[in-house]
Amino acid sequence: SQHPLNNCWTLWYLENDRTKSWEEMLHKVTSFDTVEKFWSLITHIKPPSELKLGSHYSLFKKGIRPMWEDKANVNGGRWILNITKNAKSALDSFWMDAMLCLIGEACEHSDNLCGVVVNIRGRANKISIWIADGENESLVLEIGRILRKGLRIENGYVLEYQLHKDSKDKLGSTVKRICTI
Ligand code: M7G
Repeated sequence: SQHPLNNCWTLWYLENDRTKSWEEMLHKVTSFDTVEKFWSLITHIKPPSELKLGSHYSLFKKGIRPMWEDKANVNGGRWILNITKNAKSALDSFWMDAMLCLIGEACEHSDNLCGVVVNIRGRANKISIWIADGENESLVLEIGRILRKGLRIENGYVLEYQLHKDSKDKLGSTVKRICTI
């Protein structure tokens, strides 16, 4: 018999393709609701360090689309961890730990965590944890501290917080930074 998770989760994959819109590039890979199905999925897909530039994985609770427009994310925000391009094993291990933290729902406020994204970028790669109640300042800060501890994020790394509505309305390439810890 398998070990059930508290929630069912969906893995999404985005592959960069200039002929398509952002939404068209986004694909559902699969959903799982047990520990065993999670591990079998993980052994079959590439780790983020082997993905192409411009692609990403998202792992979200089933029923929440990994986009600002979903009703679970409209008032939300994200804690972002930037990881330098050369730190490949750090990228893969932070991604694994973030997934385990989410699906294990061992940390406080897991009801408020919608999902996690890993982006492969030209300059720095990044891992973002998406929060539903993104404008609740004290909650957001508490979650930031929980993530820093739970993912054992060393002091050299900055965690930066952004609201999705600011990402959506951004002019040029800079998004308002609400805070960093
Ligand atoms: P990103 O993938 O969040 O990377 O956004 P970034 O943080 O390095 O900018 C890159 C671009 O993808 C955005 O400027 C949008 O054009 C598009 N995009 C990203 N997200 C998360 C969304 C989304 O949730 N909805 C829509 N419609 N577009 C998005």
